[in-house]
Amino acid sequence: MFASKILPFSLLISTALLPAVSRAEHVALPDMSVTTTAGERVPYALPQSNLSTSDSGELFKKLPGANINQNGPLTSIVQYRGMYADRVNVLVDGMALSAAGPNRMDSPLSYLPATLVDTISVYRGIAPVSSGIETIGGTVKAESKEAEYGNSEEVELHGSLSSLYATNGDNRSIGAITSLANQNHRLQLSGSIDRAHDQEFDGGDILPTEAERDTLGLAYGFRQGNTELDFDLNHLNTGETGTPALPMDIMAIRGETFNTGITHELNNGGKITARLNYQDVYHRMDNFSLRPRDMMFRQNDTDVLAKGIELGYSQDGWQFGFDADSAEHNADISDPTNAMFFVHNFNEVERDRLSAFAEWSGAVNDDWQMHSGLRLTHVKMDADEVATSMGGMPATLASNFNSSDRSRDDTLADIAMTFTRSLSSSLDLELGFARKERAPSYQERYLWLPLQATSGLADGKNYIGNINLDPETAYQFEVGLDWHSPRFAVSPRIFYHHVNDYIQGVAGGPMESLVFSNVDAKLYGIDTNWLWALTDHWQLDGTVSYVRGKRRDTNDNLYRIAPLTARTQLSYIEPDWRVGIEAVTVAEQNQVSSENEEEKTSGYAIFNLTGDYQLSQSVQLQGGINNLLDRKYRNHLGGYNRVSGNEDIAVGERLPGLGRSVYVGLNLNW
Ligand SMILES: [Cu+2]
Repeated sequence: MFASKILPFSLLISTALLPAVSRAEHVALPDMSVTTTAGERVPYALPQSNLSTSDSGELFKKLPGANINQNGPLTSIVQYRGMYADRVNVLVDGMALSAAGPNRMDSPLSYLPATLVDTISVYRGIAPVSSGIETIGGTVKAESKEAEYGNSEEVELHGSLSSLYATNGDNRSIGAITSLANQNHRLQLSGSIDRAHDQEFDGGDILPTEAERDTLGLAYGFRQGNTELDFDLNHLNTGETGTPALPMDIMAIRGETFNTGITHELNNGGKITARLNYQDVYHRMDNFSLRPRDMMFRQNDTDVLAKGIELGYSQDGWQFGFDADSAEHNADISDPTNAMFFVHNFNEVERDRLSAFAEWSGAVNDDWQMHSGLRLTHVKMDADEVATSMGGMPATLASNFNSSDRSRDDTLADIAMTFTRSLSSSLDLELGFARKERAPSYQERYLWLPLQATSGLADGKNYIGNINLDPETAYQFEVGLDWHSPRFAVSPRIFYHHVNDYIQGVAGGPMESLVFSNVDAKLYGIDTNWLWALTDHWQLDGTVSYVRGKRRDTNDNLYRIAPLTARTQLSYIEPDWRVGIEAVTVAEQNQVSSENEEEKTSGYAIFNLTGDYQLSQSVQLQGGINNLLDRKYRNHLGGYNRVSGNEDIAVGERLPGLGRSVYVGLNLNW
């Protein structure tokens, strides 16, 4: 994140222009399949950026089309072009993580603290089928810092450290990796600590938003000749952390992720890969430890056990893959003051996927490059019987659920095609078409008692699942331009998604709940990133993201859709230091969902100051002020306050965004 700061200015510019430049180079080369990894498109990577919080979601928001549904300080749920949660395939170090929490308190990005992030990137627009199973809303990749192999047999010690202090919430974060490596081996130890108190806004405190998270990682890699092996083990321990937009707070998220893989390059140019991954995470949340209790004592103990395997072969522009994974979820609600009370919220819920794909990229003729793929997936889901100590309607719902046939099989077919051509030396055109599918989530299918276990919707509604849901099918169209001159670049994309059987809560469930139902929807919009080098030292850059989400079967809008957002930054850049001012301008959101009784939000602008200074090759200082004017605003994706007893924010009021925060960071590498 800071290493590139020592580059001269001209290189800085070209790093920022990476997507346009790299695509342009690919397009210009006649033998594309030889010079790039077959079937691999370069995802649009995050421009370098200061760390101002411990939450990786803050970094993701800087990408075009990207936003975050924020349910708590560490609970960032990725939104890309209006789709979020189960619809977006978020890969952390290549792994599609399952959530232990039925409300995604452990969202994938929460497994990777900002101090350990190397890059966060998104496949702009239509994600290639090779990027994952169920990519209806795209694929986002978050990669942690990783040691590199050395150049000789001599073993070298290297490492890096990122640290951060921010005044708002008294946020203290540190993350470090250290490694021993030579040309054949690399052994790496990593760790991070995040601590924060409650966050503030101009008008009071946002309660509870304290946060506590530790990670520890051990990785080993071995390469010799044409073969490389790697092992990566990570431990996550999130402690008491508030989620004011949800009915409970995090008490613990504790567990391990493990992944290992081998790649082997054959003499014929082919490449074989095999990967295994494993996730075992326990989670506890409650409604009384971090917030005043205004109902019964409730505690929910949940866990997930997930396993996956990936096999791949690539050669001459072709890529073939076979993927299989399975996740098993449990959740048990209890009352620590009443041992008799229980609800089996989810009991041995299984979601297993078997999937295979083929993808090809290359030149169709002298002008057009094509990248296309087909993926077929079988999703098998089942749930065990449930029970509750409650009588009445809950008991009836449990017995109905138990007597129903709960096993379901869905077959999904994904097709993705993108075509690119250069119109001139500085202008490229991209066209994309896709059909993408997603099977229902386990909550959408098996939530048998009206509850708010909704993968983090945070609309305050009780939902009931629907075993008979059909998969969502999206038809996606995209037109994009990449215009890049030595001093100016802009890459707008216009998109339209026609979604059949979109899964949405609809009124009419028992106990006044919403029933997960198949409806019809469409999402369309435009997003772009742009950069303008005004002089050798002054640079303007930014993103603009617009999406509109509507039902097609009724007049309603889709819920929790990001408002029109622009980020604009003016920077002054010297080889070893840089200062900038960023304006984040957000329009009002009037297009809200009446089905979810969603409230409108007004527009606002906040200004952030950033600066960094490279003291030496190995020491960098960062600092800045976020929300310089301490503007009070409400983030449309921030949810509503669910916590009573806070005289600064009423229950049901949309949560305010963060007030002014002054931060400093020290980065080292060795
Ligand atoms: Cu939870």
